[in-house]
Amino acid sequence: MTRRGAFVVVEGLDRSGKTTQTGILRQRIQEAGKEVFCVKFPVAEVAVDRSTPIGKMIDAYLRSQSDLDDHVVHLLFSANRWELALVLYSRINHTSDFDDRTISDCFIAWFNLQHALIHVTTRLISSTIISSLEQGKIVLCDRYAFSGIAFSVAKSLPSQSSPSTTSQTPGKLPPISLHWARAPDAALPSPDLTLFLDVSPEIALTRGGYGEERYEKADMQKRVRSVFQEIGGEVTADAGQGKWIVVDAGKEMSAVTEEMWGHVQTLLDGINGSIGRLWD
Ligand code: FDM
Repeated sequence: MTRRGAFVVVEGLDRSGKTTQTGILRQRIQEAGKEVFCVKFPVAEVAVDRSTPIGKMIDAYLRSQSDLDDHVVHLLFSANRWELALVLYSRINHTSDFDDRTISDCFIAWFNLQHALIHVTTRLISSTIISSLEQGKIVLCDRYAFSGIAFSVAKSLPSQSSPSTTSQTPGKLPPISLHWARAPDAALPSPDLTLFLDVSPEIALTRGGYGEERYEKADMQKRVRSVFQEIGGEVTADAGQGKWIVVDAGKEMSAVTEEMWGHVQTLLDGINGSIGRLWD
């Protein structure tokens, strides 16, 4: 059996240097003569000529231009991952059975009817991530389902500055549990390696641009960090979910790069086993 490419995810708190480090890794992988396919979630644009309907909704929410229930936001982020799988699948295969209209209709149906998910799941089997891995490419992903869980669950945790309150939208909906948050991403390809860039909210606060978006508040980031730690523990305990490595992103940028590169280098020659699935 030919070796497949490795699926590497970079996760982290806001301002942990994730996007910069992912860019450097991409360059290093290419310099090492390997093909790399990069993805960033949330995806506002899947291709230069088109922005996705769901990507736009997320963008408006993050910029506080709209308010949505926390559960809805969580599902939008997950839909954004499914959206990429489906749109790129149809492009790569030049299938004519999807156009912009049917793609949006498909996701509206998914929100309304649970069983629509099954169709999307079937499509995913030939998704971009999987086909890239099968072609031996390294897939490098800036945020993935772990961010989805960490940020959504963190919103339901009590605030550390005023423990009796959460940032949950007022109303009767239950808080978002880890169990609930995992469900929409079940069966997506699972990474072989997740590099979690850990930085204290205090250090993040000193970094440029911090505070511009909705979640960039020290209290929220502390809660996100604690959920990420819990997820890391779960991933580590489950052999089928790949490796979870905590990288101290508070140190010198080049030292962070070298540590990350050390882990990625071990995967450049590919992997023998089949591609795992999240939460299987
Ligand atoms: N985010 C990101 C979520 O809340 N859920 C998700 O599923 C994903 C992928 O979006 F605050 C949040 C995390 C972050 C915000 O991400 C924008 P970037 O990486 O800073 O663009």
